[in-house]
Parts: sequence; structure tokens; C-alpha cells
Amino acid sequence: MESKAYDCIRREDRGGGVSILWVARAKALNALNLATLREMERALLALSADPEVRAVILTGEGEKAFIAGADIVEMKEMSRGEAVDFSKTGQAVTRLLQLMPKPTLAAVNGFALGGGTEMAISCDFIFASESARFGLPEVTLGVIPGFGGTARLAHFVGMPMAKELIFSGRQVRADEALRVGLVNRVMPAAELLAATVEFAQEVVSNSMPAVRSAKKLLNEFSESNGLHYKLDSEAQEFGNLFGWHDQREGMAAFSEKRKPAFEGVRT
Ligand code: DAK
Repeated sequence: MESKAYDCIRREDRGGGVSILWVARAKALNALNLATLREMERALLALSADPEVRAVILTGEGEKAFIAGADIVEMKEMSRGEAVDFSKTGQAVTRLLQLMPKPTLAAVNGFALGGGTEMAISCDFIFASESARFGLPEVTLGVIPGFGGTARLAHFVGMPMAKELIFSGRQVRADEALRVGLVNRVMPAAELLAATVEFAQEVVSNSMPAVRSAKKLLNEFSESNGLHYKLDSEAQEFGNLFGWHDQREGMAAFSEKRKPAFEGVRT
């Protein structure tokens, strides 16, 4: 079984051509380190190429988190060059979720912060449990969203709300996420995965060539707004923030479970 080839993720094939990709680091609330991102990229390439797979669901193991963002413990040691690489691997994963020629769905079962929200908004659909929490807290760590958050979020919620969420870093509960158009549906946690699988099966029972064409066209619309260029700028800008005081302080403060003392200048 292919899932044995992975340490940080797990693949589960459900009936009707629907596969689930589990992020499986529940102890770290499914935070994304480089190894996890590399495995996700490999798994998504395999799922995309597999003719038996017609739709892919992304979710997180455990009761508490979908994905609590990029792995801050790993990220805090990164050089600027490593940060750009990390961002590009994460962006490759988000591009696969967005562009693969089959529907992708996020089943958000708890915290989806930073890179977690960015993974979710790269999928075609977001179904959320009532306990889901979305947010882009990067500025509280001295950085910016680096997996497409600045490039994609405004498509979902409009520019004013995108700015509010990115500049404030505040968390949004599932009911607000539904109201602002970030998610498709909210339901009790116990129903989330079954309902997401059922909806995926409904979609793939339609004409797949027609669904593929519709996905391609809708994606071309967002590409035509310069997504590729925006992702490049985002990775560069993210890398530029690495090595400065605020990035080191923000991430050290997270590890030490205290409030950061930002200098507010690049020194
Ligand atoms: N990274 C590493 N470890 C994490 C983590 C994370 N993002 N989130 C949680 N953990 C770990 C905690 O350190 C803790 O580990 P132990 O102390 O048990 O060893 C364990 O998971 C349980 O977490 P807590 O004890 O904190 O649990 P609580 O219920 O108290 O709080 C929480 C849950 C989700 C509110 C809290 O854990 C939290 O605030 N987590 C961090 C959320 C966050 O800030 N996420 C955004 C990360 S920044 C880029 C690429 C990507 C990105 C940016 C740039 N480029 C390279 C360009 C994306 C950035 C982000 O995602």
C-alpha cells in the first residue's frame, strides 16, 4: 500500500474514486515541516496521475487541528535561502491542489492557521466542522503568509476582509468563515468527513471531462489576475523578512510560549 511510503502523511482510498490525503502529525497539530510538504507534493502528483482517483480530500489527523500552519520550530532556524525554498515547496503543493485536473476538497476539522488556511483555500471546496478556526497569524510571528495567502485570499473574501485577516492575524470561527465566503459548508465534526466524501462522490458522478473543463476555466480566471507573478513576489518578500530581528523574535516567542517584543525595524 502506497501510504507505507510516507512518514508524515497517509493516503486512504474511499469508494467511487475518492481519495483522502491525511496530514498525520497530530502531536504538532499537523504543522507543515519541509518533510511533510515534500511528501504532500509527491502524493498529490501520484493522485493527480492515478486514473482511478477522481477527487482528492485533504484533512488532518486528530480532533484538534486540520493544519496549524507551517512548522514554526523548524522555520525559526531557516536562512533566507532556505525560507524561499520552503515557500516554493509549499507553493508547489498549493498549486497542485488548485490546478490538478480533478476536484480537491478540504475537510477542515479544527485549527487551520497560516499554511493551514492557505492549503484549504487552494482546494476547490472547503467543508468545515463547527470547531474549525481559520486565520493568517504570520504577522504575529514577524513574517507574511508564504503559501499563496496574500495571492489568493482576496479571491475568496474580497480585499477588505483579506486585509483585515492578514494585517490583524485574528482567528475566524466557522460561522464567520461561512458568512464571509471562506467556506462552502459548516457541520458538526462527527459528520464532516462522511459529508465531504459524499459531496465529492456526487461531483465525480457527473461528466468528468465537463468538471475538468469547468475547473480549468475557473482557474484560468484567477491565473489571468496574475497569480503566478503574485506567488513569486510572495516567496521573495517572505524570504526578505527572514534573518531580521522581528522574524527571529516572533518565532522564538512562539517556542518559548511568550509574547514577542517586536522592534518594528529591520536591524
Ligand atoms: N509549528 C510547530 N509546532 C506547532 C505549531 C506550529 N505551527 N502549532 C502547534 N504546534 C505544537 C505546539 O508547539 C505544541 O507542541 P508541544 O509544546 O506539545 O511540544 C503542540 O503543537 C500543541 O500546541 P499548543 O500547546 O500550542 O496547543 P493550544 O491548544 O494551546 O493552541 C494553537 C493551539 C493552534 C492556537 C497554537 O498551537 C498556535 O497558535 N499554533 C501556531 C499557529 C500559527 O501561528 N500558525 C501559523 C504558522 S506560520 C512561508 C511559508 C509558509 C508560511 C509562511 C511563509 N515561506 C517560507 C515563504 C506560513 C507560515 C505559517 O503558517
